[in-house]
Amino acid sequence: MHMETNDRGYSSPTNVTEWFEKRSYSHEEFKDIQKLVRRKRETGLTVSLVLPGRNVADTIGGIIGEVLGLNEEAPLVDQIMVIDADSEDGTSEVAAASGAEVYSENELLSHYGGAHGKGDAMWRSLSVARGDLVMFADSDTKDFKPQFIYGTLGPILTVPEVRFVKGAFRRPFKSNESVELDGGGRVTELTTKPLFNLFYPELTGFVQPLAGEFVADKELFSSIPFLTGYAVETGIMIDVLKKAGLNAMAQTDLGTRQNRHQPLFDLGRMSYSVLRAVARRLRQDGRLRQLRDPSTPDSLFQFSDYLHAAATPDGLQIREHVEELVERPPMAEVLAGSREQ
Ligand SMILES: Nc1nc2c(ncn2[C@@H]2O[C@H](COP(=O)(O)OP(=O)(O)O)[C@@H](O)[C@H]2O)c(=O)[nH]1
Ligand SMILES: [Mg+2]
Repeated sequence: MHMETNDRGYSSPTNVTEWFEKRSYSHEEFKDIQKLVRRKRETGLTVSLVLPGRNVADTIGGIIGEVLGLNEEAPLVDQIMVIDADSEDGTSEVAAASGAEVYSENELLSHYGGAHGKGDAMWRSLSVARGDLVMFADSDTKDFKPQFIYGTLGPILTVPEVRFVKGAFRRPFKSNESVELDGGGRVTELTTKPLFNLFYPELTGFVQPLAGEFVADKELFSSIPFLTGYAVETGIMIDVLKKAGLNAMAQTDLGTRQNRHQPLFDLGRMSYSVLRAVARRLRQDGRLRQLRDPSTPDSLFQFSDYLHAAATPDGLQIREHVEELVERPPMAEVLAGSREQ
């Protein structure tokens, strides 16, 4: 597979699989947290952790506890912030009692009016984040582990070219008694990955492009726009790619992550947010008329495979699947033609 340098003004890799090999890490590579803290001290960088939360009273305390526990061993996080959606379940009280700085998303930059969902909460957090690096993490995770923190911070602290790190993980799907090990992450699999394959193939090496666990330097986050709601991660992936280039992006296998499952209807709305984010960027880039159709000779990109990155028991893997889309002519024309012969 070869990817041409495109004319959209940002660097693209000659090969996604090459990037995948070079920029995919595992949390285990960073488990020597003392070494990581020494590295952090050498660089002089400070870290803010931002936890956006809506009705997460049942999980937020445990997450903050894990981070503080990690900090006792190895002070990796300098500021722990919860950006609360004025939750009614006591999220802010639990978060404050657990030792985090708590902000109401509606009170930060309140002249912008009430906050618009997750993306807006994340954007507003940048106005109070003090760290040189800003890490986001979802706060509805039941099995939050310290490796989520040091695994995500690992590459940005140790690899000079890396400015952005995305978490990767397996997403089990639990329903009643049964567990499907990779059945979770349905919006990612059904909307984001197909869209990226079609429009942003540079991003197809990411196992969990919508993961809420990711870090970048604050300068980078402050230099890009944020889309609100659930469009935020999609927009950040595209905009960081444009701003910093794929070579500055990395991912870390964080293990397995159990996320709260959403009803199908809500997943549909999330998918729509992702689609709208992609459509808006395509329109802004003047590319809506430039759809990549791999089966035509004049297509923008020459490869025609579906690239699929996944977390497996043997680590992160990327595979190509040949996707042929053949177009048959209307049957009336075919039958008329055969009658003419
Ligand atoms: N502050 C804030 N946090 C939110 C909002 N919506 C979602 N979150 C949090 O963002 C994280 C991810 O959201 P979630 O609904 O679980 O999305 P999913 O994990 O992608 O299905 C969770 O920790 C949510 O509590 C919001 O409107 N405001
Ligand atoms: Mg969730």
